[in-house]
Amino acid sequence: MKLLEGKKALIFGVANKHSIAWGIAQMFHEHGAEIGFSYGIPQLEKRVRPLAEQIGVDFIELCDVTVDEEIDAVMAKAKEHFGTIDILVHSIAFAKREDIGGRFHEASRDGFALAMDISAYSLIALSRAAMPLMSDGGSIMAMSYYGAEKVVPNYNTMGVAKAALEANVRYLAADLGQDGIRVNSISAGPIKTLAASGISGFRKMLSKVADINPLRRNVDQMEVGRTAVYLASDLSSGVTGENIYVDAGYNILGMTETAD
Ligand code: NAD
Ligand code: 0WE
Repeated sequence: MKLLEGKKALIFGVANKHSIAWGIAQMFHEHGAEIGFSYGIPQLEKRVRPLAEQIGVDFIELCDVTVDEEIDAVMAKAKEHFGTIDILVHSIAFAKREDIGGRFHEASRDGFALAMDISAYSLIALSRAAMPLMSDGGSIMAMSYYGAEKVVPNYNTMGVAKAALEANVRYLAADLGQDGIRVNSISAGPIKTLAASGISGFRKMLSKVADINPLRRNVDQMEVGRTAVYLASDLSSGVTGENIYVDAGYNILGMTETAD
């Protein structure tokens, strides 16, 4: 059954075919949604455009989420193109290289502020700008990671930014509920994407996690996409302010060593 027929979705954060946002876009398309893309830097256009074409997306706009005017501009164009929207996907994160790894206490003021601005504040800014387009209510979702809740070695400043992102989800959910807008997050297990490719030891982390988690494997972008379909659809009409794990069960473990 097609769960998103007649729904319009704006997706932020497709960088290439490995992006979690691309997995979400493909699943939204499979479920009949009409989709628009916004990408973060001009150099990504040559990657994003061919992907958009594959699923009939003809709304593709540049928007650096640190710039209020660019957020206003993309929403103005979305209003022109779609009239209203039903779904907003935030799949964006950034911290400076030196703030992912090394000693946590060495985090700089400007590096911390940048990670918070791009990875957490932007959810508030995008939600506020999208509200006038969500006149029939809507579903907003953001991508998180377990490092928001527990210390994951080297995740460092990004972990603090994800903690803020998850708190943003709760405060936005409480505030926007009266406007018929639900806000949730998906906490994904590690997935090999552009954002992960720069992380040293990421492959080792993927295999260690797959050795010990309940399903004994890694998760992929399509699995995140299918949970995103649930959050975007009326199946989850009573769900807001939640964080849903798509992590093969890793988060339930109390001891991350195998017994034998
Ligand atoms: P990705 O590199 O494909 O996506 C990250 C996106 O953020 C890119 O499209 C990038 O252009 C965008 N971005 C960065 N700065 C921006 C800015 N100033 N304005 C607009 N866009 C900007 O990597 P991904 O792994 O698909 O990451 C998507 C989301 O999923 C992120 O929030 C990430 O933290 C989260 N996540 C990733 C994993 C993983 O292991 N890959 C696990 C859990 C959660
Ligand atoms: O959220 C993320 C990573 C996001 C990210 C990645 C980079 C790499 C390149 C943000 N900013 C940057 N900046 C860069 O310059 N993940 C959930 C993936 C990830 O990253 C880790 C992880 C996991 C999982 C870093 C350390 C430990 C685990």
